[in-house]
This record gives sequence, C-alpha cells and structure tokens, in this order.
Amino acid sequence: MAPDIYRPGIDKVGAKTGVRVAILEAVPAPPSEEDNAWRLLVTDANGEPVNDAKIVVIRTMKHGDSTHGDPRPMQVSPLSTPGEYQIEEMWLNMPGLWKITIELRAEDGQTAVDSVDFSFCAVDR
Ligand SMILES: [Cu+2]
Repeated sequence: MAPDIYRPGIDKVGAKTGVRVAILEAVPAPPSEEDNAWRLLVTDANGEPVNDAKIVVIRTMKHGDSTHGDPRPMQVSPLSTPGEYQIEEMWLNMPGLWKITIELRAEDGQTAVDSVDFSFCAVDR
C-alpha cells in the first residue's frame, strides 16, 4: 500500500458498509513518531454521522517478514459534535511507514463491522 499524504480531511471508505472515516485534524501534522492526537469524523454510506461507534485503532509497522505495533494504550472518545471522535496518546515507537487501521466494532466490542486503513510515513521527531 502506497503511503498516504496527510492533509486535514483525508478520508477512507470501508469496503463492507461504506462507512467513511476522515481525519479532520492530526497533531502533529503530518503524523510523526511518538505521541499523536487525531480528530476523526465517522459517517455512514448516506453521509450521516455515526454516533456511539466502538472504535479500535490498530498500529502496525512491517519489517520484512515481521511486524510490530506499539503497546502503549491510547484513548478514543466521542466528541460533542455528532460523528466526531478524539484519539489521544496514539504513540508510534519508530519513525517510518505505519499502517493505522481504524476498526469499527459491533455492540459486543469484539466483532469487526468494517475498517479502513491509513498508511503514513511517520516523520522523525
Ligand atoms: Cu518498526
């Protein structure tokens, strides 16, 4: 997957349900190693904001045949604006190419309903 070039509002559409996930704001911008905060907008296939989404963020970096993530916990919280969510403390423990998967889960919190992948080359801080 070719890296994405970050711009505010960059978005991806889930293959299963047509859910759209946009990064309205990334701090820092572009995404970098260490501590990142993102504000997301999640809308359904009709463009309506998705509230009460159960969002899980998966960070993956590949090195040849091996992959790693970053074990540090992050927070994902809904904001007062419909469909908006704030990700805090999304640590990336190395500069380089990261796949950031935003997964939407069912009520049980386990079953993936849909997901989108962003791919950013985290800059050296
Ligand atoms: Cu790495």
